[in-house]
Amino acid sequence: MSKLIPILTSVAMGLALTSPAFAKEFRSSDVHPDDYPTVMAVKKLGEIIAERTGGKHSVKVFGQSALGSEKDTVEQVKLGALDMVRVNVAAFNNIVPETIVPALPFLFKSKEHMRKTLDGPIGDEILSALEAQGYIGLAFYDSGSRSFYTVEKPIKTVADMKGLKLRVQQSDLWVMLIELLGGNPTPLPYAEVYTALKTGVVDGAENNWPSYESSHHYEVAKFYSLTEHSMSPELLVFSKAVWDTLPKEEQDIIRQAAKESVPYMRELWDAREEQSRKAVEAAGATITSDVDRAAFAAAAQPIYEKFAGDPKLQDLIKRIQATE
Ligand code: GTR
Repeated sequence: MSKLIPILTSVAMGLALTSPAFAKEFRSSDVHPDDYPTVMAVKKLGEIIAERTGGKHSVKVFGQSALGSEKDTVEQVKLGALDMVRVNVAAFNNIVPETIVPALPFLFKSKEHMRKTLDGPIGDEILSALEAQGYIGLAFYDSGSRSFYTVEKPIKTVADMKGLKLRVQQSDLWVMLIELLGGNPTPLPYAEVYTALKTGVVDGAENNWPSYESSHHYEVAKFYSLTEHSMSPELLVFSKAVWDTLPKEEQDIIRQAAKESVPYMRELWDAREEQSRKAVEAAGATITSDVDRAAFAAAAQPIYEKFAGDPKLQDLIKRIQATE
């Protein structure tokens, strides 16, 4: 009997997964709170899916790392234990080399350049590269520009980076970037950064305005220096293991809903960047805009060869640089 139960359960699960009538509340993970633009965009996508499947499917977003770090949830999605995840491309840098490209320092010339590139064939190419690793890349979302912030003193020059212990995302690309700039990289999950800053495990971190604000990192690391070194975008990904159990019409609905959630996300994003910047300023953060960005770009340059030397990646980079 005790042996039969797991067998029956897996048979039932198998039937449920392959049955076309199978209705599902897709679970999606995020590290951000409920009112953050990425979370709101995935909720919006869920509404569109519910509407177009006549209420059959929907999406529930679990925010604030409730289901685990980006690294862990990306693994769960591969196994099909989790249906969707919204992460930064950094979480895929070690898995899908193409995702390194949009994270490269000083690559995009502007927000418009980034949006145009990711909305076009180059963006689609990077999203499709995820499939061979067990993921369906649905869309890119904005993540603004990332800048360094520190506990003790502002960063103005590359020399100011020397010996600083800086938290980075769990990606080899990010580790190398900090090394090239002269700092000591400490890869950590996002949910652990606040405590790491507070207890002196790290001297600083880097992120965009909305993350700096919503994570409360500004309370402990008051010096925000506008290095704007990367526009590493966000990714919305679906589990291929789950995807393959869905009929084509439903896959199309999900893909289309994801695309439609992008302009909605961007509208929220633009407003939130403004709002977060004002909020941290009002709370006493010191913002340094007098930063030698050209020197940072020059110091970071070797990463293009060392990390993206592969001809396929070099070709993507060239095409991005040639995009007007
Ligand atoms: C945020 C991004 C998250 C996560 C976080 C981090 O900007 O939205 O997905 O990557 O940065 O630094 O870990």
